[in-house]
Amino acid sequence: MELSVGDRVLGTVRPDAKGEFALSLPVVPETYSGTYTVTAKAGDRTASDKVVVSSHLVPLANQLDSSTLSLVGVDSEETAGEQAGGANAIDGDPATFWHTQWQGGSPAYPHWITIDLGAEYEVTGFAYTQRAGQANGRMKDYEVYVGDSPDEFGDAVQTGSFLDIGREQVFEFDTPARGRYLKLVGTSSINGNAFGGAAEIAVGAVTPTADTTRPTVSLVSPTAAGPFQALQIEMDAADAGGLKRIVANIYKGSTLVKSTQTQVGGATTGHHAATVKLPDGDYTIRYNAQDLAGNISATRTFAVTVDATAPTATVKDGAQFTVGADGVYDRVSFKLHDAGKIDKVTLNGVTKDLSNNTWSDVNGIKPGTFGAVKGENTLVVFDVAGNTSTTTFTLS
Ligand SMILES: [Ca+2]
Ligand SMILES: [Ca+2]
Ligand SMILES: [Ca+2]
Repeated sequence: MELSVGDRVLGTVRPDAKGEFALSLPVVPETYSGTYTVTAKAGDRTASDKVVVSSHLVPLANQLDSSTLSLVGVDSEETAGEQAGGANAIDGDPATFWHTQWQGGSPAYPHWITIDLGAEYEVTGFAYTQRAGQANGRMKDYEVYVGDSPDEFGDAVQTGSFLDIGREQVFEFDTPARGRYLKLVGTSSINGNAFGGAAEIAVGAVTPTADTTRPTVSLVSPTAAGPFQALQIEMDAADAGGLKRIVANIYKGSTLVKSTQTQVGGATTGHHAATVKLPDGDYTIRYNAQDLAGNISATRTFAVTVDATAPTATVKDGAQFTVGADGVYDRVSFKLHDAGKIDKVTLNGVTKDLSNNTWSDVNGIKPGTFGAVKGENTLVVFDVAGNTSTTTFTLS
């Protein structure tokens, strides 16, 4: 049975009595990344399967020309004993190298180099080449950072280890990292000494694509027109390119009476919450979200009514309604009023629901009618917004 990987024939093997054969395929360091087809062929019958090889032996994608890179700084460099300054790591010449100080001192790890890419990019990866011909200065474990400031970086974009080989070692990022500055930190050396450096560092990066997509925004609260004692505004927004702010403005007619907003600061999702107290009346909430690129979502509106005024309860005159006076009655009736409509009353905690009208009546209260008792009684009137007024009276 003939075995091959891709077009390359490995040789012929003889399966055991059951027709089986086990094989480990060594992957030599020079193997390129890719998916390879392993084929077993016996006569005119073939079987194949795929193996994936992941190595650093691929060209760096989106490589920036070294002339666009400039050195921000290194933690240490040797410029007296030899010309091994940090700039040698980004001069495009693998024959020149950056080496940390060795004459008159040898600072310990970690060693770092920060590179200015010249503009903000989506950094897709980097490549590192060990100095040639000499083990000193070859870094092993690394951390790489990308950010908008040369002095402050967030979490490492990637960590890993360099091999002790002469060729360029390429590392692509799982997710591109946005920023103008790249910092490579070596945390250990190949041969265990204090020296770090690089013959060459290359950066793969693409110009960020312009964000022309508007954010999305939704009004989570309110979900009904009210009336409300106060407006509880809540909004969710999202933008893949990052949100700047979420805004809810409140208008009475065409007049802006209140503006609320949350600065999101670049997150891809955001939430805005505000509690707004306003005089009674009808209002319109106009709301939207803006992204970092200046795109603004469609502005939507939502009409609401504010009612912060308590209802009134007035004793009705006339013997058919009320017998008694000044808070002491045999029988009492109330006329209820609220511009935002009466919802219900409770009498000593017993609820009587009323159809939601501006005017309403509760007639003929005497001991025994929905919660009324002999002695002191408490009537609470609720409007639809939830405002209340309380009246106490005595039934004899
Ligand atoms: Ca160089
Ligand atoms: Ca956008
Ligand atoms: Ca009211």
